[in-house]
Amino acid sequence: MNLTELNKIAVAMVQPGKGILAADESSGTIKKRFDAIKVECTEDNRRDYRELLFSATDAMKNHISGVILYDETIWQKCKNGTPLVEIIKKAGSIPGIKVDEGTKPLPGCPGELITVGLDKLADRLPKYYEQGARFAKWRAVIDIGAGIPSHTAVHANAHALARYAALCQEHNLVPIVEPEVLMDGDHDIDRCYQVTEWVLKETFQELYFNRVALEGMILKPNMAIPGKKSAKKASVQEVAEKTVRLLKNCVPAAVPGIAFLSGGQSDEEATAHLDAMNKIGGLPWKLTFSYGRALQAAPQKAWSGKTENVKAAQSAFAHRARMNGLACEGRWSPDLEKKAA
Ligand code: 5MM
Repeated sequence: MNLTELNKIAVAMVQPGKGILAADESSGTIKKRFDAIKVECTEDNRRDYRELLFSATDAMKNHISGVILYDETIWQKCKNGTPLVEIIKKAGSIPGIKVDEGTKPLPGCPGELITVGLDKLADRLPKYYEQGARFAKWRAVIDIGAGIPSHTAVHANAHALARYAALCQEHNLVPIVEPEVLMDGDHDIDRCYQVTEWVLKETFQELYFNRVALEGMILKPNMAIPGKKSAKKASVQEVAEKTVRLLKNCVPAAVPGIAFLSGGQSDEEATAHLDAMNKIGGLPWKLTFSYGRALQAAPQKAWSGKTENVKAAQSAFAHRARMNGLACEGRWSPDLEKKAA
């Protein structure tokens, strides 16, 4: 492991004004996104869509520090034969790769999931490095409901995250550690806080036991936020204050940066929350975005599978990337959204 190099990459991933584009939807997830815009989910359409995003020069050069790719995409070429990885690098952005293989039911724990993909991971990582990836991602999914999460699910997922992270560092890839507490339920913000605190404490304990160097990783957590079906809403300020307090209680200062997932928040909510946290300031780590839906919903809608819409889709992507870039530095305001509209 070359910790100096890992730290250099991790720091570049969370550099001021920039964040990560999560474009690593697995085949099933991208099909759902394409179904919503009535686009057939073929290999060529997936390639065309991702080529559109990665060749949006303004967005990529100014606001996207890294792109998380799915296995299919890292081997794909643009229409003109240039590897997609090369257009990402040409824009000054770092290619990364999702290496988990999705989730399976966790035995003995009804309704709970375990992320799989550790078998043969050590054989797959050098191939991704060779292809240009400099960081990786593994997502654990924790649901909140009656009687869940269980200690079994929290512990097993934290352990798998730590095993993955240690293997990545061994192969000189910066691990993005993503323990996602879902916002699907009717729980309030305090229950989300409590479960996320438990999950993060367990995760950092396992990272320690598995000898992961914190200087060479990035954390990708959810925010402290009420479930989508909660009757108790929370203001932007409450989400920001509670998330910052939660992270300060759980994430060691040696971690260079925290890049949030959007988790089903609206585009503008995800930006507003990130901005409000950075406005609080005085934080030991960089706070940025690693959004999937909150960066891509607008360009997907604008594109709708039509070549003549490529420019409009790239502008929609550039706008969201710029808004989130400003939020990374606490310089966003709702007026900027209205002006653009
Ligand atoms: C882009 O979606 C990623 C892959 O999801 P699947 O494995 O389920 O297809 C996902 O891990 C994503 O990186 C995070 O959930 C963040 O995305 P959001 O949309 O929550 O910002």
